[in-house]
Amino acid sequence: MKIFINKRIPEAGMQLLKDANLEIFIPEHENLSHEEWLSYCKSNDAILSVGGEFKFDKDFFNECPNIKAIALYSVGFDHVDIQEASARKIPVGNTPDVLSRATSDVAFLLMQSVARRASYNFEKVKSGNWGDFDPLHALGQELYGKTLGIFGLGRIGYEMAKKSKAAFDMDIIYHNRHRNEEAEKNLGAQYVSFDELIEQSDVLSIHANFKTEQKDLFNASVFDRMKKNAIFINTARGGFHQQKDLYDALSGHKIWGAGLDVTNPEPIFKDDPILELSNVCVLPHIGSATEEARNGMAKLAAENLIAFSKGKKMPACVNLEIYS
Ligand code: 8YV
Repeated sequence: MKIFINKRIPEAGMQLLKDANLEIFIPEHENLSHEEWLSYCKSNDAILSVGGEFKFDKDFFNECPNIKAIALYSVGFDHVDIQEASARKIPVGNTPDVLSRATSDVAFLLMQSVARRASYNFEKVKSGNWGDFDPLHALGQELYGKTLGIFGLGRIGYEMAKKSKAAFDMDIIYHNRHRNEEAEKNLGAQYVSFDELIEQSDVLSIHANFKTEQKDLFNASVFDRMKKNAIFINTARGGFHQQKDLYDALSGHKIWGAGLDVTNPEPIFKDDPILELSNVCVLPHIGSATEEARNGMAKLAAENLIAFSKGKKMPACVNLEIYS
C-alpha cells in the first residue's frame, strides 16, 4: 500500500509507518498546488492528510478513485464529505482525544488573556509605552464564579469546563446535540437552550465539530444578545463566527472581547481590521501545537493507516458505518 503524506509529521508516527513496512511518499516541497495534490492522490492508495486546505468532496473522489483510505491529521473533519466517502466504503480516520488537553489549554489561555487585556498590555510594552501606574487604567475582569457557556460539550469542551471549574469555580452551562451526563455529574454542568447559552454566558466558548449549515451561526443577532461584559472564544473553526459582525460587536463594545485561535477567513489577512482592536487576542490556529498532542496525532493517524493496511477497523474512524 502506497501512502501519500502531504506534510512531514512527527517522527513518532513516521516510525510506526516504517515499522509496518508501508511505502511512504512525501513531496519535496510542502506548499502543494491543487494540481500537485491531486496528482499525488491519484498515484497513491491512501493519504495521511495534514491541514484542511484541500477538500475531500465529490469531485475529489471522482478524480482520485485509487484512494482507498484517508487518515486525517486532525480531529476536525469538516473538509471531508463523509457521506461520499462512506458511499465508496472509504474509511476516514481522525485524531480525537490526543489533542483535547492542548486545544482546551488554548481556549483557557485565550479566556484569561482577553479577561486581563493581554494583547493591549503587550502592545503597550512592545511600543515602549509602559506608562505610569494608573489605578484606573487597563483594568481587566476576574473570572471567579462567572458562567462559562460551552457550545459543543464533547471531549475538548469537557477539558475546558474542567479547568475553568477547578481554577475559577465557574458555573458551567452548555448547549450540545446530546446531553453530557459526565459533565453534569462531575462538573455540575447544566444543559441550556442555544438562546439561554448566549444570553447567560459570561464567557462563551465554542468546542463543536463544524458543519456547513452552522456557517456564521455566531453573527450580529447573537452578539447583540450576549452580555456586555461577555468574552467570546473560538478555538474550533472560523466558519462558526461571522467575522465582520464580530468586529462590529467588538469595536462597538457590545461585548467585552474575543479570543480566536481560528479565524474567518483563515489564515487571517494582515490588514484585517479585527487585528487593530485592543480587545481581541488572535492566535494562528495553534490549539494542538504541543509536542505531546502532535506526537499523539501522528501516532493515531499512523495507527489508523496500519489497521487499514491489515484489513482491520481504524481505531479512530469517523464513518464507522462502513464496517457494518
Ligand atoms: C490541526 C485541528 O492541527 O485537529 C484539528 O481539527 O484543527 C488542528 O489540531 C490542523 O487541522 C492541522 O491538520
